[in-house]
Amino acid sequence: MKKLISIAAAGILLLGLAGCAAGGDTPAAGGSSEPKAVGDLVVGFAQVGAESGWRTANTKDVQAAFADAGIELKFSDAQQKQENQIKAIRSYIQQGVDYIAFSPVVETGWDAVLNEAKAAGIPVILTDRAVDSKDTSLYVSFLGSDFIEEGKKAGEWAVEEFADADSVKVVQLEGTTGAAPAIDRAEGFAEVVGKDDKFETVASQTGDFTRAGGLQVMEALLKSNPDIDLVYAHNDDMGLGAIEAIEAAGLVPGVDIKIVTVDAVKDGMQALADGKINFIVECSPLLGAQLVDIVKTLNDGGTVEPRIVTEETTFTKEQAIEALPDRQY
Ligand code: GYE
Repeated sequence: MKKLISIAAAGILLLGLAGCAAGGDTPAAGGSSEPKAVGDLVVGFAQVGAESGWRTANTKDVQAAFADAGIELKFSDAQQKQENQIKAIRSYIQQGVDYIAFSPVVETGWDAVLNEAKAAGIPVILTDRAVDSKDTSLYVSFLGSDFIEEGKKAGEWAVEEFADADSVKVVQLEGTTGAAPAIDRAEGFAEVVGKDDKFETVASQTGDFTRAGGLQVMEALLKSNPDIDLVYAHNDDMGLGAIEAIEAAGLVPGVDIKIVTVDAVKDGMQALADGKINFIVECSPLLGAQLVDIVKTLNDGGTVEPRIVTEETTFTKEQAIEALPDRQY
């Protein structure tokens, strides 16, 4: 009983908060009409692509959550191209889906298509990545991680790890240029290590969140920078690519060159357990259940918080060894 009451109280609090934060700006998110039967709902999901282990896990989780809920999910893979994503969203508008969810490949350039969705009365939910639109009425909610915080956590680990060093030469492998996680992870990290002069970023280049990209960039950087102390990769996959390049250059990843990454997907966690990566900041791809909840709440005429932040942790080698057997992705 007690539990029930506290759940109810939390619910009321949540609705209250949502009301305050959203002000009058959020669109009438399906709340005006009668709720549809859940089985009649259709949601269009415009995914970024399949660039990383994180993305594959995210796709699987979203598809499974909608299948479990008995809600039809139309799915498209934009192959990391904004034009494809815009096309997919336009096609969902044309098909008259009830809701559109998407993970924007880059932050800018969405206002036109989001205005079209708004004009058609289709609420849009941002999952995983943000857009930089000034007009927050163009989407109902942004569900995903705090990427600045993730960058800070990577930076805080680096400061501690290199506490006794006099100088630290850093190479940064950036995510997709213009993507929210690439921009914010760079910002958070720089904010922390930037306070200490001994950290010098000798190179910072995009590997587009892929393993092949990480490998290629790292190969080139190793040639022009012989004394790299630390690689900060914006995701595990690029870190895994960098490991291959470091080994090919006859160096020992995790020892000769330390590596810190973001995501904590299985392959990354295995490399951490093996001592090839030194620290991972978690970014959870398991957004499916929360996305389904948002859709159901809106369908019932409720309101949702405009920003829902995913809870995440960090992993050392020991923690990775412990977590690996039960890791879902
Ligand atoms: O970290 C990376 C993926 O947007 C949080 O995209 C996501 C990022 C994730 O390609 O692996």
